Amino acid sequence: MALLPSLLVLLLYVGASSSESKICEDTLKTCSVIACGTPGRDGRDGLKGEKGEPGQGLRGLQGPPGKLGPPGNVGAPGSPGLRGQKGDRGDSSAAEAKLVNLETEIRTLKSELEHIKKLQAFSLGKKSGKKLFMTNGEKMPFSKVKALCTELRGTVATPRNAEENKAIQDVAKDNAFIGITDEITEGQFKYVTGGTLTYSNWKKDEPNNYGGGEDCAIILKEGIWNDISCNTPFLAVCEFPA
Ligand SMILES: [Ca+2]
Ligand SMILES: [Ca+2]
Repeated sequence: MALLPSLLVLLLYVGASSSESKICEDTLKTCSVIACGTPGRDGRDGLKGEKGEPGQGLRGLQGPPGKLGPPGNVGAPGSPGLRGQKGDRGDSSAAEAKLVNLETEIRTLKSELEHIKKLQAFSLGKKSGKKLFMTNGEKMPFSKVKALCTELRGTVATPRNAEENKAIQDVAKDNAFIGITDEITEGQFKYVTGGTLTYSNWKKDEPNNYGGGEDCAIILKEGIWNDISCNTPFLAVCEFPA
């Protein structure tokens, strides 16, 4: 049994020698230069090959960030946006609306006031020029008459012509103070609102400054005037622009 492996080795060797002889014969047929038997020397180095693809090895660590670059140029303006919805009404509009309402109310009130003045003048039956004479029917000293008329935004009734004198006479129907005095200079009657008299209707022998203390004046029932004490109470009649 030990001879069998040795025999197999021998057969393999013979087979191999036979194969080498066959190769050599084939080579001779195609290349007459190459000598069979011993191998030739190494040839020269070939041309350098092209650069190969990057390798598949491990990548290095990421480096630190670079310096900040210069700012870029300003871009072109964008297209305008869509128009928004209409906003709520502002405060100024509300104030304007209130102002318009107030103006309307003032016009209405003025109109009503004018109407009332006309009705009052009509009821009094007397209106001379642009004045309206009125009385509350009370008697009081001249100082109080002045204060009352001022409080009512008027002045003491003062006849500046015959027509006004008649109007005051008709309104008063009694002895009433008129707006003239000689308190500043005795004997020189002046309007309490300022200025010397431009019209007078004194009773005969008046003004007489009777008793040395008559610095005010009244219109008598007859329409004529008399100087009298300012402290004696007489009817209060005021005049207003009508
Ligand atoms: Ca006098
Ligand atoms: Ca007198």
